[in-house]
Amino acid sequence: MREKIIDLLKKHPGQYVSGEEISKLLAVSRTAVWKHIKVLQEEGYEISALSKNGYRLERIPDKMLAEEIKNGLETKWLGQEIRYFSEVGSTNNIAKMLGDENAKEGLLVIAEQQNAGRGRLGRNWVSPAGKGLWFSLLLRPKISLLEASQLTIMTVTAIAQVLRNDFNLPVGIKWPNDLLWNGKKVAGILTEVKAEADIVNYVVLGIGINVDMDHNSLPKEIHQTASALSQIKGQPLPRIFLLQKILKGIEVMYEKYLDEGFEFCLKLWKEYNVTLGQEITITTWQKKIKCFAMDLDRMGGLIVLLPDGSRQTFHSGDVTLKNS
Ligand code: BT5
Repeated sequence: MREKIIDLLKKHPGQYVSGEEISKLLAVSRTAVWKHIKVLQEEGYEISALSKNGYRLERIPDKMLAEEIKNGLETKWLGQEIRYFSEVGSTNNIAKMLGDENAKEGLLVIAEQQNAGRGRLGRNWVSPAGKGLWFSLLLRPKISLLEASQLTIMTVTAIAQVLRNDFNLPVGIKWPNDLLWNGKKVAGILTEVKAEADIVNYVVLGIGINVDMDHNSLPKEIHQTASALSQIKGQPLPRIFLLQKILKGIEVMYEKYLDEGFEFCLKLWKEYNVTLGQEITITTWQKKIKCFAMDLDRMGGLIVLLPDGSRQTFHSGDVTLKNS
């Protein structure tokens, strides 16, 4: 209902719409309209209310509010159910909790700011308020545990495709989960899986994209190693429109992945990647190895050529590119 009220007010820019008219058009009581308006105001919408004239929308907040995300979202099911938080520990934790409570596939958990954002292996993900897209998606694919890592490749490829094709942002993929520009990280993905035996119960795709940070506003910890989409573009980008396009891109690619398999994701990943054909250092729990990145295997593992001429495939690890 709140979406519909905002929609109606947006259709009358600069004008008051009476409570009576809203209640008639949307078939709810005037009291209900007033209550919804109050919630919208609490969310940050500036709405003037005059007892004689009704309600007028003055300003839409620059926040990732559910009403704004859904308005213009072209997905069938991904992100159609939204949980928005102004501040949260980690959106992945909330999505996992809701996954355990049987939330439906497609749920989007999004926050303006995370105060305990997580990377892989317990690392920190810096997520300052209003500066990026910090969100998690709940999926329930019928795949085996082994196949779940393919979803990281699928997701990073879908995001790269949207950024490159729809926004003309020439990002490249570094294996397995980073989007880079000029050797600096602009986005990362943390895939978490709940499985029983070998069957996946749910997958949470945690996605962090630095959108609006100029070089000076980059937090100290990542000042040298990170960048943001606004730096590539040289101007701010509309976060909501970006998110809507990314959700659509992921939905399309995920459905294709389920229908046709992983092969086409691999092909696209290879087209967008900046890892293969390079001398790299791969760091795992046990060791740090200088090698040459050759190819991806059928599961998305990285095949490398070692200095002694042998080949090895890695399914996890951190890659440092020689030239970054
Ligand atoms: C990742 O981990 O790249 C996965 C990041 C996933 C973040 C999303 S945000 C929504 C959801 N909720 C969460 O709690 N997490 C997900 P990894 O490859 O381990 O990279 C982590 C490393 O990247 C850190 O050790 C820093 O060096 C660096 N880093 C931290 N914050 C960054 C940022 N905002 N931009 C670029 N680099 C960053």
